[in-house]
Amino acid sequence: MATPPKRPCRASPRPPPDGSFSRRERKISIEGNIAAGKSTFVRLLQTASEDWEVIPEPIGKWCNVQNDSDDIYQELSSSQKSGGNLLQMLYHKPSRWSYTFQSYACLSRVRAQLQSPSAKLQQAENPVQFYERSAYSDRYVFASNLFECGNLTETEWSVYQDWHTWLLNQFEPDITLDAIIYLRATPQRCMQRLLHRGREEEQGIPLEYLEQLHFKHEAWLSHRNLRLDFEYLNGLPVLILDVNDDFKNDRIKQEAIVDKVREFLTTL
Ligand code: UDP
Ligand code: DCM
Ligand code: MG
Repeated sequence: MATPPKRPCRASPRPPPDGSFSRRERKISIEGNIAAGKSTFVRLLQTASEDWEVIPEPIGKWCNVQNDSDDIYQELSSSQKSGGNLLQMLYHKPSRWSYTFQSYACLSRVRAQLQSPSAKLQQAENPVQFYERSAYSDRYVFASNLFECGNLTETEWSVYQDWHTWLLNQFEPDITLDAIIYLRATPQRCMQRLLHRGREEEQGIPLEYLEQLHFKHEAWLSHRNLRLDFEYLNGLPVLILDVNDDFKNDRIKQEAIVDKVREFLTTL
């Protein structure tokens, strides 16, 4: 009898029915407002230990939506298929594009986070994967805020929440977090960094928008009074790092930050 064709492998194994699955690497999400310093921070972590790996936010995909063989872009117009900039569309006309943007942001993030750990990480003694943001901030910070501002309709918000819950439940425990690191900076500092970074699509963002996102982060990760549909998130350890003062070009501050992360990891 001919050997049946192999089914494509998933990014990492599903738990066996007896629930005995245990993954080796810890997964920690780095959360924070727009331009708080997350990418700068994860670049620092990447160089700090052989045991640490970073999965950056797939922002490049959001700014250049390509028509590739995955067939996930079928609903987009042909101009968008050849390089549509969803981030620009979102900020240009949020009432039209929030739902599309948030769907794609979450999908592309989950897909990126489902990649197997690198060979190097698989050999590591204490492997840690740091995610730049998570599907939880997508929902409880960004999408929720866009709904409250009237940029997602009731129906869009219901549909979003329905598939979001379903999708995340499907991929547990592959992307379940072990902890969160919250980079806290004032909205004013974020605005300063946003302007300094100069990402064209973001230059019209008002301070008020950063304030709204700041309050969402604070409620979720500092006051911890946001209603969450994923029970385990309520008890998740959170390390809050104040990044209002620049750390980018300050070696002493960077070492102090990395020490705090190492210490935090020993508590998990
Ligand atoms: N940045 C800075 N000082 C810092 C951290 C970041 O000047 O201590 C700058 C960084 O070079 C970039 C901008 O702030 O121009 C936003 O940083 P990043 O892209 O890391 O922020 P993210 O949006 O990823 O949180
Ligand atoms: N963004 C968004 N919704 C999400 C995630 C991100 O609108 N669920 C936007 C905010 C920023 C950009 O994408 O404009 C991500 O950049 P940053 O890493 O600077 O926060
Ligand atoms: Mg970033």
